[in-house]
Formats: sequence, C-alpha cells, structure tokens
Amino acid sequence: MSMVVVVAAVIVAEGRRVLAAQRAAPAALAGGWEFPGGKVDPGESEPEALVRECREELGVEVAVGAQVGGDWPLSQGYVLRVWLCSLASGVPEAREHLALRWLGPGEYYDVEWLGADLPIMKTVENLLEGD
Ligand code: 523
Repeated sequence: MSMVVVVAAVIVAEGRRVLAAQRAAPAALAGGWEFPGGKVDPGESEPEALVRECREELGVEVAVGAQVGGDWPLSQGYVLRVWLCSLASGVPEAREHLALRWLGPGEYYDVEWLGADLPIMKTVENLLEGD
C-alpha cells in the first residue's frame, strides 16, 4: 500500500522563534496548531511541495533547510516529513489558517499542538538549543 506523504515546514526566525499555525479545518482538527504544510502533489518533489504550500497558505517564500527526523506518524496511510525552513521573503499571513503565532523559547508549548506535531516541536526545541 502506498503512503500519502504530507510535508510540513518548521519556519525558524531570529531568536529561535518558530511559526505555529492554527488549523481551520476539518472539524476534528480545527483549533489545533500545526507546522504548516500539506500533501505532496503527483510529480512534485517534497521540497517543492513545501515551498508551494508555504506560498499558498502563508504568502511567503521559504528556503528549505535540513530535514527534521524521518517519517513522523500520522493517521493510517499517511506519513509526515518535516524540514527546517527560513523565510526568504514576505511576512506570513493566515490565508487558510485561523491564526498564526511566532513562538520563542519558553513559549513552544503555549499552543495546543496537534498530536502529530507535538513530538516534532520537542525535537525542534532540542535542535535549536544546540545552536
Ligand atoms: N497534518 C498534521 N500536521 C501537520 C500537517 C501539515 C498535516 O497532522 N503539520 C495532517 C492533517 C491532515 C493531513 O495531515 O490529516 C493532511 O494535511 P492537510 O490537510 O494540511 O493537507 P492538504 O492541505 O494538502 O489537504 P487538502 O488540500 O485539503 O487536500
């Protein structure tokens, strides 16, 4: 059975801040916070999907950096792959999300992360601490 690959961007800005986005849909996930992203389209590479999703959802251009971990579990048949990104241009705006928040050290757990994203936040915290 082939897996649907979902990609997500951990956009890191000055001061070890990371961008969290609050989902608007579907109902089961609405209100929860995630690292923005979405499904990879046919014929598209994973980094290309990441760049496209950030453009569509946030109105920004990102530069894709290092991958964070490997395959993160999602619901059955789906797998999540995550990259650190930096902002190349633009200011993120919530085009498809309910809200956006920049979270700095000490604030990383101030939002209700989705189940899939919470362990990613933990790993990113460890990565950024080592910087
Ligand atoms: N997640 C998730 N965390 C996370 C992302 C980007 C996605 O748990 N950081 C889950 C939520 C959905 C599934 O992955 O169950 C697909 O993500 P979604 O809906 O953002 O993908 P899209 O935008 O490609 O979906 P459609 O455009 O609605 O088809």
